[in-house]
Amino acid sequence: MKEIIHGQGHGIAGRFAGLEDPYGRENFAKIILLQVPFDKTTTYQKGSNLGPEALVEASRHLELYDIETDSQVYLEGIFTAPPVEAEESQDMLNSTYTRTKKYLEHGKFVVTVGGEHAISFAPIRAHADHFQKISVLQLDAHADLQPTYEDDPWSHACIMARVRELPNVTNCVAVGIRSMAIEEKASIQEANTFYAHLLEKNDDWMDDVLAKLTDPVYITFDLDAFDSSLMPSTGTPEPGGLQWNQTLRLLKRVAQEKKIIGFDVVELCPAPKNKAPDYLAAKLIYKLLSYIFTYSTQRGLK
Ligand SMILES: [Mn+2]
Repeated sequence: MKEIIHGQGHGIAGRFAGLEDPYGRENFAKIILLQVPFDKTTTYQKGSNLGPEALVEASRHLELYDIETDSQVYLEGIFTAPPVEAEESQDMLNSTYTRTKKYLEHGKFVVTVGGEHAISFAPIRAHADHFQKISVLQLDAHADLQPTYEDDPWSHACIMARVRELPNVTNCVAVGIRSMAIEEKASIQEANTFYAHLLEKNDDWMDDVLAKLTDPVYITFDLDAFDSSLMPSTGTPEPGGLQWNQTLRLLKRVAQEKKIIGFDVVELCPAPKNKAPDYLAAKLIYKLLSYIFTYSTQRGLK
């Protein structure tokens, strides 16, 4: 059998969408893509530390015109920042927090790419400190509400428990949940949890999600929220998850009706021979940026 040869994408290797200057340059760009290739606490498929590089490489195959919004969001500039290098959880969290906070102080819009879900605590804390009183929309197959996991309070299984402890996070809303431990049941906020099996009939539940989110909104997107047929390349793939167009309808409404101040996309665990999930993750980022920059401009939020 012949090996598939993967063609090179456009532009410059190691840059999101391969963006040439000025669009890929730090001082020009309004958007920062911060890579956090950290994978220490995942328990099933390892390899989310390879996620950012695979996602950036896949993004060089994106077509940069978005049909739905009739926009080219790359014109805002997207700078692919050097990855956060850290061996230990605390170093990774401190370094990611400090860098995110600095970018926010310079008026940048920060997209953080993992890495395991544990990394999200740092950008969420930075956004909460910078913007004061934010709500968090979590898309995820798992509740991530373990008080500690394998004696590690900074495990990816505890991320939302830690986020809830942040004083400037007023509200968390979870969508796509379909796997959890009995220990998490006591911590689940039923009214703010949209279980995957209840989302199939129609989109009416999206009204409730919008009603629960207070402005401004930060989105933490664990890729295992997607159905495992769409997103097999993740640490803990789960069947029965979100579909692509359904997810985009939700994200579009959040962008239209709320002020989104930042987001992260985590848990891409790339498979060597299946590039489709890497491309999906890159496209998800580009679509969400297209929505945010189209609708926040139209609504005078920028
Ligand atoms: Mn998660």
